[in-house]
Amino acid sequence: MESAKQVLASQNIETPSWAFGNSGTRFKVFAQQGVPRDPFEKLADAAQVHRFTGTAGSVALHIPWDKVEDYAALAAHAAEQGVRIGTINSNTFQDDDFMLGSVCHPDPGVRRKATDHLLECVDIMDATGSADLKLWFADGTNYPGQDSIADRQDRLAEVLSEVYGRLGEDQRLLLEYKLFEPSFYHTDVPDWGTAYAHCTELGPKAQVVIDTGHHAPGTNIEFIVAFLLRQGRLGGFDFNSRFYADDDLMVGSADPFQLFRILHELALREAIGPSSGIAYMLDQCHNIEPKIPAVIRSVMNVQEATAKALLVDRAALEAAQTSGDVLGANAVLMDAYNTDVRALLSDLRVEQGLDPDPMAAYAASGYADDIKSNRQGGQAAGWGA
Ligand SMILES: [Mn+2]
Repeated sequence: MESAKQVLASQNIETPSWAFGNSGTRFKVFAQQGVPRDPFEKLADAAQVHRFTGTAGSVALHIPWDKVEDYAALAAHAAEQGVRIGTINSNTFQDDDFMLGSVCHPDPGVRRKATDHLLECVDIMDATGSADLKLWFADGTNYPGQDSIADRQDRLAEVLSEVYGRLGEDQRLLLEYKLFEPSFYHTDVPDWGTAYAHCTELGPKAQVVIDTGHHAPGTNIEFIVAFLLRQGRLGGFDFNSRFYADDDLMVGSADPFQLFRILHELALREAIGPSSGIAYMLDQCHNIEPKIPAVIRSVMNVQEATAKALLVDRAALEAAQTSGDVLGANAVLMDAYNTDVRALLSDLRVEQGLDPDPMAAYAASGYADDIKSNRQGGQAAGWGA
């Protein structure tokens, strides 16, 4: 078994390009000064997170928001900045044609359009060297009777099968589920069971993605983690926090104990490092807080929860569990959770040649002022950009 520090040193938390652009709620998108105007500038900002944490070496792209003429040039730019392009995230929810759905739409012409977009995303994976296609569908209905729930499942399966067939040898399809929203009556991929069944039907290159914010309140997400790990079907995990719906707040801000419990299940199965094949990503937006430091803070929150999970005394836990010592087993877990791991992580950063305090180091770097003064004119990136 690797030491806690070895696992932490190998951990990769992908950052989403969209976290650096302007974002908001359905009420208002707030503009911040100095936000990127194109995917190249988004990668530059993401590289700052990696520069100060050493843990955010890949960046997720969202198509079409991050469409460029030359994807090889974008990948080369990422490499120059010290990061690489990670998952390619598709978008079948921002076109008027998709009002009644995309891959589940009753009109075969609209389904063709959605499928072609997904195939284009695989072309982009080929050009950028990305291994994972991340699929989240906004498909569903708002009213009972609006469409056939069962037929929509058939349409979904058909599209997924075509996209799966287009994947290269080392490419995967990661299917994300979400309980509700933007559809309110039914969602076509509402839960892990639906995603799991479709992935099983497709084959081994299809894997399920769990997004923290995509569940009903009170859902035991760590159970889903444990189940999918056991089945070898957990392909990705999107970190964020929620209080009410899919709030996309900073991971670990709403419920750090839940984050610890999730990471405990992952640590038990040695599923944290890159060799696990699980694509860990932040899927967040920073609407009212400065974006780059918020992403740095989020990476640190995941690191802290990971460190605590790795400190669980597994032998003591197993002994207590085996002997039916309920209070003892719970105490082993709580001891780890209540450990202050900040000094351990500071030490690790120093060993890696990083500043022990990423937040302070970023603030002192002057980067925030630079982008405010240098990024004048042009169109700030944001939803729909
Ligand atoms: Mn997500």
